[in-house]
Amino acid sequence: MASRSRSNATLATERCFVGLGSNMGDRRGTLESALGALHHQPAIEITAVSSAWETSPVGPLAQADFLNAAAELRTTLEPRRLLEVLQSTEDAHGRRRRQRWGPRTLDLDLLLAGDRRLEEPGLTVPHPRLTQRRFVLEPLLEIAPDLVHPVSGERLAAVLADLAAGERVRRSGPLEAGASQL
Ligand code: A4P
Ligand code: MG
Repeated sequence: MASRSRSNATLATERCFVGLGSNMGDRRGTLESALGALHHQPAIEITAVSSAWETSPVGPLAQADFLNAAAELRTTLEPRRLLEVLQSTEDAHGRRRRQRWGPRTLDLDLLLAGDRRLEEPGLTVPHPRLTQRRFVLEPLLEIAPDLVHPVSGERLAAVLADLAAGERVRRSGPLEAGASQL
C-alpha cells in the first residue's frame, strides 16, 4: 500500500493515524472495506496498514473478541472534517451507536493528527485512551515504531512496554483484500 502513489504531493498533507476495530459480523471484511473506502476519499491517502490483531475485549461489557488494526494516512482534511469522514464510514458499515463501549461492526478512532493537541467538544487528539490500550498500541507501533506522544513526549514503544499484562493480543495476518482494493 505504501508503494501505491496517488498524486496529491502538491497538497499540504498531515500525517494522521487511525485505529480500527470490529467485533460483529465479518470483522476482517469490514476492516478491509473501510480501508478501501477511506483511501478512495479524494483528500485521503492511506500510506501504511498494520496486520489485523485478534484482541480480547476491554471495558465493562462481556462481548466478543475484536479484530483491531491501525492505519497511517496523509490527508489535507482538518481533524474535525476527518472525524466526520470516519463517522460516516462507520455508519456506511452498519455501525449503530447503541451503547458506549458496546459491540460494533466498525469503530474508527482518530489516534494522532501530526503533533496536534485538540480538546474540543466531541474531538480529543491525541485519543485520550491511546496510551492505556494494548489493542491500539500494538498495531500502531507495528507501522510506526518510533512514534512519540505529542503531549507527554514519551516514546509509545516505552509506554507499551510498561503496560500491565491482561489484554490478550495476537497478530492475525495481513489485511490483504484491503490492499488489493487500494
Ligand atoms: N471522540 C472524541 N475524540 C475522538 C477521537 N479522537 N476519535 C468522540 C474518535 N472519536 C472521538 O465515540 C464516542 C465519541 O467520541 C464520539 O461522539 C466522538 O465525537 P463512538 O465511536 O461513538 O463510541 P465508542 O467507540 O463506543 O466510545 P469510545 O469512547 O470511542 O470507546 P473506545 O474508547 O473507542 O472503546 N476492546 C478491544 N479489544 N478492541 C476495541 O477496539 N473498543 C472499545 C471502544 C472498547 N473495548 C475494545 C475496543
Ligand atoms: Mg470510537
